Amino acid sequence: MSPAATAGPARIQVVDSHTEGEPTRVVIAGGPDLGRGSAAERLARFREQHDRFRSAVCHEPRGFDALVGALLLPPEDPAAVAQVLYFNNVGMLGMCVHGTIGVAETLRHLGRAGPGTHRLETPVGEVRFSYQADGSVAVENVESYRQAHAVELRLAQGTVRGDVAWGGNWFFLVSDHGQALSLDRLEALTAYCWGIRQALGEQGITGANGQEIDHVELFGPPTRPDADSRNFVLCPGGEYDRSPCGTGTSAKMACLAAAGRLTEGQVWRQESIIGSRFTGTVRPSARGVIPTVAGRAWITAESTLLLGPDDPYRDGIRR
Ligand code: PYC
Repeated sequence: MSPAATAGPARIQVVDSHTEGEPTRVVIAGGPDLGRGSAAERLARFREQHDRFRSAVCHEPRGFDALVGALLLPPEDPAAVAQVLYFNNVGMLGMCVHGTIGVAETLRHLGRAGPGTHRLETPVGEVRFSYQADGSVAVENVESYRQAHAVELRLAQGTVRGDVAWGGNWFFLVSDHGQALSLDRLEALTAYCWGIRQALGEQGITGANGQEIDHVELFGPPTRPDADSRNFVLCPGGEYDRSPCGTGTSAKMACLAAAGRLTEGQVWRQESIIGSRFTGTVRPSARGVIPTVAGRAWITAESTLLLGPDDPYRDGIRR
């Protein structure tokens, strides 16, 4: 996407939505040519060769830090509805459940997917989604599991214990943090979770095969009567998840199941820091559970991003 490559502006066609408050921008045309291959192979090409496309879509002045981008691609397996790559203000995401609900709502909006169950290829494996009678979308996520239980982490405030779990991304899940989970404490919660994130790196606590834990999740009592728990989730780029975080809810349910506190068919109702909600269930699998997470998305815009050749911020304000 060099400025010399085009006389007029480059055009990127997008559909924006929010899933229980958390924004998704689905790129439906104008994305880079990533060739053929699996989602993992295309993700590697995207990361190496098209990082400026990511920042043009997600960074200001066209985007904002909380935005998750989703690049729609033709699937490798023609029986799948699409392949998708997720990205944010700092890089790529392996999987994103709120983003998948946004993709599903976008495909419905465009008339490209109807009733039934649809397969979607992601870099961490295939997921499935189906439209529910109440307007929500249910996503059957990748296998999720608890990697480590009650891991001690030294913080400036003292020692905390948390679980390390995979839900399509790596999470450190903490319940005994002593923080009040309220929306008027966003800065304090962000700083606290960022401290956890740094301490994980410094103390060498990782996911499987040394993978970085880049999401931190705090749990507390719910504020709405139809929820089991409220959370605060810090995403890799320092933004909090406005939704209850679907990969985080998957990780949480894997931990509950490992502790014998969630059984097949039992519904887990996860409230977010803004008061929105996902519901989830699990079924047992070889290593942990196969989670299904449901929530609702709303389309907020259909637009074309213009990247003028002489615009000094055509790639976004990169940092
Ligand atoms: O819903 O899985 C999710 C998610 C990950 C990061 C932001 N949302």
